[in-house]
Amino acid sequence: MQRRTATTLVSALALGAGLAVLPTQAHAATVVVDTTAELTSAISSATAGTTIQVRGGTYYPTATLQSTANGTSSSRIHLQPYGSETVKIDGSNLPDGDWIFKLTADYWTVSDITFQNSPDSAVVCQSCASTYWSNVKTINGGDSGFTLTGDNTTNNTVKNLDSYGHYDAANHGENADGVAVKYGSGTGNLVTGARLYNNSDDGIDLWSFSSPVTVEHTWAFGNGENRWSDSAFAGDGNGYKLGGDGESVAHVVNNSAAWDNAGNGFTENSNTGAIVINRTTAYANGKWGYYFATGAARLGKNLAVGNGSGLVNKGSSVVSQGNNWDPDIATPSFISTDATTTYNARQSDGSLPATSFLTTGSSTIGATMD
Ligand SMILES: [Ca+2]
Ligand SMILES: [Ca+2]
Repeated sequence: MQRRTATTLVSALALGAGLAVLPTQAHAATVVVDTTAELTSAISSATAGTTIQVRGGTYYPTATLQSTANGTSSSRIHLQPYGSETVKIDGSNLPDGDWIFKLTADYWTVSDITFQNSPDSAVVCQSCASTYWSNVKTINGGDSGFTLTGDNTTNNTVKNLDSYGHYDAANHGENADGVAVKYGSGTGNLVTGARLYNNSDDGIDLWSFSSPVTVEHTWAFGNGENRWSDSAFAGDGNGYKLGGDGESVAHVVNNSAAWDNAGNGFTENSNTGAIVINRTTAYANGKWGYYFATGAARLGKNLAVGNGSGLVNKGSSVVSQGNNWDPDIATPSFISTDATTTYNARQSDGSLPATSFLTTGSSTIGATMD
C-alpha cells in the first residue's frame, strides 16, 4: 500500500477582483514505498511533481520499471531513497533480455540508487530531455550500465555515476559499456564525475550519436580485460570511444583520465569531427594513449605515459598543442601510480574519492584527478 505523506495543498488565493486561482498542480505528492509492487506502481503512475522515496533494502522487480510521464521544469519527478537509506534495485528476477529501469520521459531526477545484476542494460533513457542523474550506480549487468539513446536526447546530466562490471555474455563482451550515449541525437548532454571500470567493452561509448556530448571529471579504467574466462572474448576496451558509424561530431572531453584499459585510452573511432580533448591523462592503456588518426581533433594539454602502442597516433588534420608529445613540452612525474585509492568510497558530497594517483602537481598539463 502506498503511503502518501505530503500531499501539497495550495491555498486558493483571492485576487482583488474576488476571483479564486485554483491550483493546477494537482498531483504534487510524496510517495514512500517499501515493496517491489509499490515501487513498480509508483514509477508507472508518477506524474509531474511526484517524489518517490524508496525505503532502504533490495528490490527485485519481475518486469522493467518504466515510465513515459514527463515532469516539468518547475515540477520535476523525483526517484530517490527515503532519507539516507541504502536502496538497491536488482534485476536477478527479470526475464532474459530485460532492463531494470527505462524512461522515455523528461524532467526526472534520479539519485542515490544502485541498479545491479540486470540481465541486459541496467538503465536506459530513451529520447529523454532534462533528466538529472545523481550518484546512481549501475553494477554487474548483462549489457551497458547506463544508456542515453534516441533522437531528442537533450540537456541530460549524469553526475557521479559509478558503472562497472558489465558483460554481455551472448556477444562475448562486445557491447557492454559503462556508459553508452549511442544511436541518437540532441545537444546539452553531460557526463561528469563518473567512474567507468572493469566493463567488458568500453568505459564510455558515443557510437552513432550525432550531437556533441561533454564528458568531464571522469575516470575510465580496466575496461576490455577478459575477466569472465570467455575463450572468444570480443570486448574492445577503449576508455573513451568518441564516435563511429560515420558521424562527424565535436564531442568534448575535459579533465578526465583513462588507465589500464585493454584498448586505446581515448579514440575518435573514425569520428572525423573536431573532437576537443583537454587536460586529460592516458596511462598504461594497452594500445594508444590517444588515437586520432583520421579526424580533426583538437588535443590540448594532455598527458600520455606508458601506453602499449605509444603516446599518440594523430593524423594531419589534428590540432595538437601543449601535450607531452608536442615540442618542448616536459612530461611531469606522477606523484603516485598506485590506483588503490581510486576504488574508495566517494566523498560525502558524492564527488570522486580523493587520490594522488596520476596527479603531478602540474597546473598546465594532464588531469587533476578530481
Ligand atoms: Ca565493442
Ligand atoms: Ca562499446
